[in-house]
Amino acid sequence: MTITITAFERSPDGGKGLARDTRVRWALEEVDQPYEVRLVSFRAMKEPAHLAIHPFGQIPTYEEGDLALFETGAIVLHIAQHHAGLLPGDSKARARAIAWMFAALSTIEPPILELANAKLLEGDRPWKNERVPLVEQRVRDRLTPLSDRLGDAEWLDGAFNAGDLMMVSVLLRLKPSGMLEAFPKLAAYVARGEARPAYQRAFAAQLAINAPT
Ligand code: GTB
Repeated sequence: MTITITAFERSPDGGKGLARDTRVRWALEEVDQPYEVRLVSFRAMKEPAHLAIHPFGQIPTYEEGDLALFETGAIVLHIAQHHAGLLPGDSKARARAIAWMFAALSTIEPPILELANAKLLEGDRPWKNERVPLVEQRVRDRLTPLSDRLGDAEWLDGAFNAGDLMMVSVLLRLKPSGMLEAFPKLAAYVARGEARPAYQRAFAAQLAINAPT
């Protein structure tokens, strides 16, 4: 059955991997599943046809036969549960991998998003100079225990799995801030994720859409 995802017709980052379709593309590449991409404009995202699939009018979405999904956590989990390669066979290791996916999305990603909002969306507000250092500290408060837990291991819990895919995807959003540089173990972890051939293919596919013609 054909898998179709949606992505920005024109990504604000010029296709440098920061939009969330990257993590879905990466998961599909890891499990060797071909997929098609339907590009949507910011206007089309808010129109009924897209809202029927994504109630919040965002990308990415995932369609496969009569299944339509939104939310990258649900999409990556669905891919990992239906194709070998992203979740361990052992049931306890599998549960831990899923716990790391949730940790990435609900513990690590929120302060990282707050930081992006404080710098970009609220960058012209009078409180910016007070707020940004506060949010930066909240990000550090999450990165410190994460780095401690990773230690010198290659991945968070044994072999690379969907938990690492989601965690690396979330940490990548910090790259423009330079904050990862203070966490060399995490910076190396992210670099290992980016070096994976499946990530490289996902990145190249996203960049190709946004490349100037
Ligand atoms: N929780 C949802 C998920 O994980 O699927 C969040 C989805 C989401 O935020 N989608 C964004 C979107 O559609 C695109 S990824 N935004 C349009 C809207 O809400 O109207 C967020 C994003 C976009 C661009 C960059 N960038 O260019 O740097 C980075 C991240």
